Amino acid sequence: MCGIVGAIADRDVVPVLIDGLKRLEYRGYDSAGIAVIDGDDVRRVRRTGRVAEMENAAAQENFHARLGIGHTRWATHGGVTETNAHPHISFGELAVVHNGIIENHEQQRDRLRAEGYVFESQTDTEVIAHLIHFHQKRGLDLLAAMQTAVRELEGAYAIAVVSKREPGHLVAARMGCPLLVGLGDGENFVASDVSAIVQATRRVIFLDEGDTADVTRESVRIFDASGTPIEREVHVSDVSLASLELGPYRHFMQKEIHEQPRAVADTIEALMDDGKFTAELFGKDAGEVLRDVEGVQILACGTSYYAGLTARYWIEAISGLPCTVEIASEYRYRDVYANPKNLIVTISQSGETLDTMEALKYAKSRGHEKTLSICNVPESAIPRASKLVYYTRAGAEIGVASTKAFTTQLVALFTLTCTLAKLQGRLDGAQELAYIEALRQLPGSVQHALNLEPQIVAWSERFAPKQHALFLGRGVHYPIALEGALKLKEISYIHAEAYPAGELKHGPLALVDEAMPVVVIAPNDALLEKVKSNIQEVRARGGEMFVFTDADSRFGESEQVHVIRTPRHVGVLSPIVHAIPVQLLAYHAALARGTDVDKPRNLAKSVTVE
Ligand code: HGA
Repeated sequence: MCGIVGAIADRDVVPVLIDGLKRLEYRGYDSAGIAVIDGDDVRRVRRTGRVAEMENAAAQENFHARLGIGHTRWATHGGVTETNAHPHISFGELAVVHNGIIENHEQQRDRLRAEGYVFESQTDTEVIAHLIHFHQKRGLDLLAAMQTAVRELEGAYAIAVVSKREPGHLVAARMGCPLLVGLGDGENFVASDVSAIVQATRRVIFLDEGDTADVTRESVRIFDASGTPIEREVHVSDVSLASLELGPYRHFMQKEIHEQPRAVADTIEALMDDGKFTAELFGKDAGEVLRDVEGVQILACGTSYYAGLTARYWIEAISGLPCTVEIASEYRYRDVYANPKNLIVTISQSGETLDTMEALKYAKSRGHEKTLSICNVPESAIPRASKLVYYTRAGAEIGVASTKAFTTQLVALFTLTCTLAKLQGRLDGAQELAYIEALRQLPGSVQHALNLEPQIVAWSERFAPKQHALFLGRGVHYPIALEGALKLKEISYIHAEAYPAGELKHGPLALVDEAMPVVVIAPNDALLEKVKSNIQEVRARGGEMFVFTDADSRFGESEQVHVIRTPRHVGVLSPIVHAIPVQLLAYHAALARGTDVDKPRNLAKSVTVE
């Protein structure tokens, strides 16, 4: 979603801002802008559309400065127009960029109107600019004006502010949306995501909830929510530049699909070093937390939710613990049943997903202390708010449609399952060794699935002209059907629905005709014969089927039934292997339709608003 970058330096910061915004493009946005303090002027350039268009305009208008802020906007309040794009300026004096939503913007707007402020945009953000200006006008310096203003705001924000009255300062505040300060040499930065400034520095301070920061060229001062100066730890980011670049690939999604053997291997590295499932994989005190768990409650959104649904089959079967999985935005507004002995597991690629974060806070408020997060971004908000964490090591995921984050989340969830099973006394030594060996083989099996790509390309051409598609799976592969349908919707805009295959005759069969392709995930597991019967039901109604199965499943092909086989059935980890072909199908169908694969319309990468 929206991205922020700001810089104060003894060199032209405009290229830093533009480069930073380009690195934030992957998050999804609809407009972009920068504002700089240039002598006695606040200069601003904004454009709807791509950062490159805004960059051209900035070049034409000869933008150069030593202090500035930039923003990529994903509209929540007010349409996608240049006037609504950030930065927002108050009285030609100060400029603000903002991620998040100000919930009391209407009250503040009325109050500021009464003070003579005129609003140009429909955004909630403009309120922040005027409010800070209002306090500045009353004699406060920029930092104090911002600190006073944010105390009057309700909602979520990360903001960065510059003012021509104080050209030596860049101030920032964070509540509910991520923000960090980057430490350079005689220059400093702020950003919503480390990737925005990694060209300039890797030394970063993550702001905490309620923090404010006063950043000059030579110093960084941080204040906690009560306004007390505070030292925050300096981290050295290990985000690799290669992971932020496309290399030989056409799209980040394609690159990330192909990175999965490596991502899976990296995610299990610590486990492989140990050769056994230990609670310590989840944190120092994990043994204490996990020992007497009575059940598991998984909270997540989107693809992470489907990872959770898959894990439920494993957790109940292998560890014997009851497991429920709920969409975070539903859980957070429900009067929930809370057993404090249950383990709350949140799953989020970015660690910033607002609904998941709020669901976690809500669970804690209901007495849950056993909290575990599965996350791909170190030091992000959700793991920091959780007692235990398992970091997937997928590397930066740039494509909006999640791929390698999903498969590595599954690996993490399987590791959790086995660890819980062991603590429950339900995993004997032989079985533990067998599961470890299955995980060791997994990167190779994922690579075999990737080798199916040429066959999937051939299918995708038949798929591309379709308007609708049905995905079917059973048991632990049903969530893979859900994920396949989601991937196809997200990037090809083909409407797709997923059903448990046994549910077909209870409704969706009515949709089946020659125009409706039916994708079936049918590995050679205990439910294969049941799935075959379901396929007959489709066949009898003239439907065209695209079946993903394994080499040894004895599936008959025909005019109507197309089959692609993975080299062998990999047992309990089969859903991870079968996730690959459905990702490839969505990718190639989207390619054939000519959609913007990495930046699908209306979607954003880290969903940091409600
Ligand atoms: N509410 C602001 C910022 C939106 C945002 O953070 N999106 O991710 C606006 O609509 O401009």
